[in-house]
Amino acid sequence: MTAIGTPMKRREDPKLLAGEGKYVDDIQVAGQLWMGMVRSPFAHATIESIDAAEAAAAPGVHAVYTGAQLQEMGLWLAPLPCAWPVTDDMVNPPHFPVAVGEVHHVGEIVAVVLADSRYGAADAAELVVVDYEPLDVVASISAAVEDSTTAHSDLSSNKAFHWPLIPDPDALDAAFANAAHTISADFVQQRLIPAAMEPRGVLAVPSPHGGEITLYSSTQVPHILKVMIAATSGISEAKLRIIAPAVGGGFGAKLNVNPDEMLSVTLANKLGRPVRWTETRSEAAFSTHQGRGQHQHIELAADSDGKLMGCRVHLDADMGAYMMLITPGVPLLGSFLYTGVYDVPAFGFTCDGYFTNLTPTDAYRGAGRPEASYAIERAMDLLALEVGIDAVEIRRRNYLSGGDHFENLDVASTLTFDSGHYSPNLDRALELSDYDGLRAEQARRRDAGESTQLGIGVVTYVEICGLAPSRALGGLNYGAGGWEHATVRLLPTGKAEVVSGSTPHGQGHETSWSQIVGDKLGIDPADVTVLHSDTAISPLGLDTYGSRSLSVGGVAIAAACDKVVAKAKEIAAHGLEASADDMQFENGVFSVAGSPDKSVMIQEIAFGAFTAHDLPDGMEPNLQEQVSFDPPNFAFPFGTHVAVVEIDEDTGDVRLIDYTAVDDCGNQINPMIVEGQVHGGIVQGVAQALWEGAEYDEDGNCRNPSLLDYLVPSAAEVPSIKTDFTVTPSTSNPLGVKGVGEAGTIGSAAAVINAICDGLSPHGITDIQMPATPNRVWRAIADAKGGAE
Ligand code: MCN
Repeated sequence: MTAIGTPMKRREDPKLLAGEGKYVDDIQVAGQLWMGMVRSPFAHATIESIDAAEAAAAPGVHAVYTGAQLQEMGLWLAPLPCAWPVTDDMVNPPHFPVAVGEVHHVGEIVAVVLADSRYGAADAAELVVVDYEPLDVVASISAAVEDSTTAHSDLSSNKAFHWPLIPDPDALDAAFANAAHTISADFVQQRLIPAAMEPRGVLAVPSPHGGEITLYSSTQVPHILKVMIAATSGISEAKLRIIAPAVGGGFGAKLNVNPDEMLSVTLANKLGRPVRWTETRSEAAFSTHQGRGQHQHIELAADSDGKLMGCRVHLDADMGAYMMLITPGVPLLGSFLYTGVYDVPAFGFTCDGYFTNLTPTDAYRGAGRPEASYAIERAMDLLALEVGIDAVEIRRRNYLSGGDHFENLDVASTLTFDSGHYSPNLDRALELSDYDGLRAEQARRRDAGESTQLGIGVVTYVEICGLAPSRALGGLNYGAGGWEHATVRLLPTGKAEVVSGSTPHGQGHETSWSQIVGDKLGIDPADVTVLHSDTAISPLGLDTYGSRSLSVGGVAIAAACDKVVAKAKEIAAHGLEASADDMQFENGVFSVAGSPDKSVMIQEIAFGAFTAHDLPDGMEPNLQEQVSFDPPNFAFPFGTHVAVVEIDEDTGDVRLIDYTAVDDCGNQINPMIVEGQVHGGIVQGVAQALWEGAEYDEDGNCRNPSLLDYLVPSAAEVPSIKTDFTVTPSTSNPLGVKGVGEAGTIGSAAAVINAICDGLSPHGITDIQMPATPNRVWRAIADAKGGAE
C-alpha cells in the first residue's frame, strides 16, 4: 500500500468548506458571561484612577474588575509566563493580564467588564473612566536603543538582554582583515500584524460541581497552555482541560499564553460561571502579539573570487512592551542561519533585545528564520554586485560542500545540518523559471528603454525546523522539551485510532496521519480516526509550531505503529503456530515465510487482541502502543525561489508577475498538502516584501490597525506559483522527512526584494526597504535620477 506520497485531498476540508467547523465563537453554553476589555489608549502612562461605577450599574453587567482588584482577589501566583529567558540576567518586567499602576502599550487591558452579552460588555467597557498621566513613549527600536526614555519607568534601560554567538572571535577578525571584498548592509524587518481568518477567542467553562475548568481557546498550543496556566494561576493541571476546537489559522500568533486566556480561566473558576471573549479585528492589532520587528546589520568578507571568508551579524530586536511566551527566543531561532546554505569559515552573531511601548512581538510564521534568510540572501546579492558576478554564480561558488550531497555537516561551528543538495535544486529552479529567457527579456526591455522594467530575484534558503531535540532546546534556555507524543490503537473492529500530541490549525494533520497509519498498519486510511487538540483525550503533547508536527509528531505516530505491528506479529505467530521471526507482514496481512497459505489479517488480530481468548502467555490484551519521540537533531529544509517583478518606473508600482519555488522537504507524506503549505508560506513572505507592515506614530499609536489600511493580500494579488521539489531525505528521523509549514515564507521576502533591486540596479539602487510600496520605489528612482521632481 502506498498512501504515503499520494496527493490525497484533505479529509478536513469538506466540513470546513460547508461551514460546519465549530470554532470557539460557535460554542454556546448556558449562563455565560462575556468579557469586555477596557484598553489603554496611551502607549505609556500611569493609571491615576479608574471609575467603574457607571459601567458596573449598566444593564446586564455582572462586575467590573481593575488590575489592582484582581490582584487583591489573589487570582494569579505569577505574571504571564515567558518560557524562553535567553540569558540568566534577562530583564523581564512583570506582565499581568490586567495592568496595575502603569500601562506600556496601546491596547493593554486596564479593566475587564463581565456582562450577560457580548455587546453589553463592549458598551459597558466604554463607560469605565480611566484617568491617565501620559509618560514619554519609546515608539521604535531606534528610540529604544538611544535609551534616553525608558519604556518601563522603573527600568534604567530599555535593553533586555545581550546574546552572543561567536565561536571563534580571532578567526572572524582575521577573515575580515584578510578579505579582498567586504560588504556591510543594514536591513529593517518591519513589524507584521498576524491576520488569521479566525480571530482569537476563549470560553472557560467550570464543571457544574466546581473545581474543574475546561478552556476552549483558539490556540495552537493547548498542552503548553495547560502547563502554563496551571503554573501561573495555581489551578492544578489535573483540574484543567484545554480544547482547541476548529482553529482558523494561527501562523504563530496563537502560540502564546494571553491575558484573555488567563482571565477567562481564573474568573470562571472564581465565579463558577462560564466566561468568554472573542477579539474584534481592530482589537487583534493591539491585543495579539506581532511578528518580526528587527534592525539587522550584516557584514560579509570574501576573497577575490567571491568565496566567503566570514560573516558578522548584529540584531537589535524589538520585544515590544513585555516578554511573552517566546518573545526573546524568536530572534535567536534565526541566529544559526545567518550563514545560509554557504560555506562560511568564520561566523559571529550578537543580538540585543529592547523594550518599546508597542504591542509585544513573538512568533510569526518562520519566527527568526525568514529574517535570517532575508539578511544573508540580500547580502549575497550585494556581494555579487561587489565582486561583479551574477547572483546565481555567487551562490553556486559558495554552497556548502560545493553542492554535493552531504549528510550531517557541521556548519560555521554552530550546528549540524542533517542533509543538503543545493546545486541540483538551484538548477531545477533556473530551468523551471526559464532564468536565461528572463534575463534575455530583461536585457531587451533595458535596451529599449521601456518604462516597465523586469527584475529577477534568486534565493536559496535553508530553514531550521522540527523543533526538536529537547537537549538542544535546553541548551538554549528554552523552558520546555521538543519531543512529541503519539498513541496508536487498533480497535476491535480493525479500524485504527490515533491520538496525536500536535495540534493542527490548517495543516491537514488528520489526512497526513491517516496516510502514515494506513501504510504502516496496512489498512485503508479512511479507517483511521485522528484525535487531537483536547488535553483530556491527548494528555501528552507539545503542539504545533516550528514546522515540527510531521518530523517529530508524525514520526512518533509511525514508531507507535511499528510497535503495534510488532505485538500483532507475536499474536499472529502464536495463532499460526509459527515463530515470530518467520512472520512476514505486507499490506495488512501476516503470513508465514514459505507458507503463504498460512496467513491472517491484521483486523483479525485486532479482534483477537480485544477478546484475549488466546494470546501468548503473559501478553497484555489489546493493541495500543504509545511513543514519545525526541529526535537527535533538527531538520533543515531548503529551496531555491525565483521571483520576477515588473516595475513601473513612472509610478514605482511593483507587480509580482511570476514566482518559481523548488523546495526540498525530504520525503513527502502528502504532496498536495506540501504544495498548499508552500503556496501559503510564499504569499506570506511576498506580503511582507510588498504590502504588509504595522506603522506607528511617535506616540506609539498603530496607524493601520484595520484591514482597510493593513494590506493582507488575497489570491488576486499573486500570480500562480510554479512549484517543484527535490528530495533529500533528512537524517534526523526514520521517515526522512523535513518540515514544510514555514518553508515558503523563509525565502520569499528576500526573493521579491532581490528582484526589485535587480530591476532597479541600472539606477545604482541597491536596497529598498520593506514593504516596497510604490512611494518608496518611486522615491528611490527619483533620488537616483537626481532628486524627486
Ligand atoms: N508534510 C508532508 N511532507 C513533508 C512535510 C510536511 O506531507 N515532508 C505535511 C504534514 O504531514 C502536515 C503539513 O505538511 O500535514 C505541515 O507539516 P509540518 O511542516 O510538520 O508543519 P506543522 O504541521 O508543524 O505546522 C506548523 C507550521 C507553522 S510553524 C506555521 S506558522 C503555519 C504552517 O504550519 N501556520 C499555518 N502552516 C499553516 N497552514 C495553515 N493553513 N494555517 C496556519 O496557521
